[in-house]
Amino acid sequence: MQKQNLVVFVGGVGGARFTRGLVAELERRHPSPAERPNVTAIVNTGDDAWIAGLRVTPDLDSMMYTLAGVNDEQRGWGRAGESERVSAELAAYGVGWPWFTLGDLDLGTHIARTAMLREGLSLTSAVERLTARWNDGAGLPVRLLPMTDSEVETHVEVDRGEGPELIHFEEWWVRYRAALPTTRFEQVGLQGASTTWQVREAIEQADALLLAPSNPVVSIGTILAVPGVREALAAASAPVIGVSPIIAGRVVRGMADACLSAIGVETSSAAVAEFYGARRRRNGILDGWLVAEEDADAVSRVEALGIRTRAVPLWMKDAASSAALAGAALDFAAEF
Ligand code: FO1
Repeated sequence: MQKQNLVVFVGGVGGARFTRGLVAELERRHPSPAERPNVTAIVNTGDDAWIAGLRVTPDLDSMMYTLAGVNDEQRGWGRAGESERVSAELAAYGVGWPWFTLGDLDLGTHIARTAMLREGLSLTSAVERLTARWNDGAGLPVRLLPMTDSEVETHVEVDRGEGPELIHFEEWWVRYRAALPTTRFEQVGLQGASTTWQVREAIEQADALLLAPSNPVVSIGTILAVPGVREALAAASAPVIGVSPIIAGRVVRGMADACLSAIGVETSSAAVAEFYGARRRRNGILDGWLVAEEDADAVSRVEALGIRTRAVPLWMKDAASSAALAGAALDFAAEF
C-alpha cells in the first residue's frame, strides 16, 4: 500500500512540540516503519539572522534539537546541558547580540551551517546534512524543509524615540520582549524570494496538510507569504487542517497576542481562523480548524466561515497530550 505523506507547517517551540507528538502518535498507530506515514515539516525561516558572522536559524534549530531529543525543554530553545563560554567572549569583544545568547553547543550548529552555506550549499541542503547527523547517523523521523532558500527576515516597525524604524524580529522579541508597540511586520527580502521545489512537491504529494499551533502572524503567516506556497496549497488535493494557537482568548505560549494585536486581529481561535480564511472561499487556506474545548462556543462562528470546526483538548502539557492532539488532527483530516 502506498505510504501516506503528511506535511506540517511549523514555527518554533509550539511547532516542535506538536510535531514531536505527531511522530509519537504515528509510531503508536503504525508499529512497523514500513507502512508508517512520511512526515515533512515546512519550517519558518523569518526569524533567521546573521549574528557574529554566522547564519542562525531559530525555528529550524528548535525543530532539529527537539526531534533529536537534545533540546532545552525548560527554556524552549537551544541545547540541553549548554554552556556559554564563547558567547561571553563575543560579548567582551562587542560582537553579536549580547541579549541573544548563543550557547557553545548551539554555536557548533551555526558554525557548521555557515561553513556549508559558504561551500555553496542551499539552506535546504545544509539542513539535510545537519539533520542527518542525529540518532547515530539515522537522522530525524521528520524531513525538515526551510520555507525558502532565500534570506527572508521578519523585521518589525517600532519607534524608540527617534521616529519609525525597522528592527529584526528577534531584537523586538527577545531584547524588548515584544513590549515595544508595533503596527507593521515586514518580510525583508520577500520580493525576489520564492519557495523551493522540495516544498512545492511536499505540498503536492501530501495526503494531509497540518498547520501547527504556531504563531499565526510571524510563523505560519510568514511561510504563507513566501511566493509559491499559497499557490501550492490552493492546487493541493489534501485537506488543510489548522490547530488554534489560542485557547480561551489566551496564547498557549510565546507572545502571539502581541503579534495579532499589531495587525489588528483579535486574540481568539475564531479570529485566527478568520485570518487564515476558508479554502473554499476567496484565497483562504483552511478546510478544518481545531479549537480547544474551552472554545466550543466558537465552533458555530468558524463553521459559518465555511471552515469545518471541532473542539478537542488542545493543551500540549506532556507527551501524551501532544500525541493525542496530533491524533485528533489526523482523524479530522481523514474525514475530508
Ligand atoms: N530566546 C530568548 O528569549 N533569549 C535568548 O537569548 C534566545 C537565544 C536564542 C539563540 C538561538 C536560537 O535558535 C533561539 C534563541 N532564542 C532566544 C529563542 C528565539 O527567540 C525563538 O526560538 C524564536 O525565534 C521565537 O519564537
